[in-house]
Amino acid sequence: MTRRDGESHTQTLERSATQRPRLYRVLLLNDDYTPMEFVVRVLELYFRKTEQEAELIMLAVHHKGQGVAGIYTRDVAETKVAQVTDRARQEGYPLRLVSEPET
Ligand code: TYC
Repeated sequence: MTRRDGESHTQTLERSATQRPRLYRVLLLNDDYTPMEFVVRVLELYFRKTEQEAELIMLAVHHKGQGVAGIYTRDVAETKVAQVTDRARQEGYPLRLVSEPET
């Protein structure tokens, strides 16, 4: 949209409402020590996966080294990485997660 301000003829381009925020993938990384059950529980509790989805993602990470736990705006992605990392450390597990921008 364009708006004219009297004599100054200032034009304001209003386009922010149609800009979508950049999205970030939360990646789950494999390790040799975190129990499979803990990873499944994390995917259910923090990433809202069903038990079946969680088991498939966990096994994919176990076999391939990493996998996508979820896709969020930056703040949400970073918060989930922090919360799950804290939870894993409290339990004594070395589980690692990272967030990275899509495309
Ligand atoms: N590799 C782990 C094991 O054999 C299981 C595991 C899966 C750990 C996914 C981390 O992100 C992970 N106990």
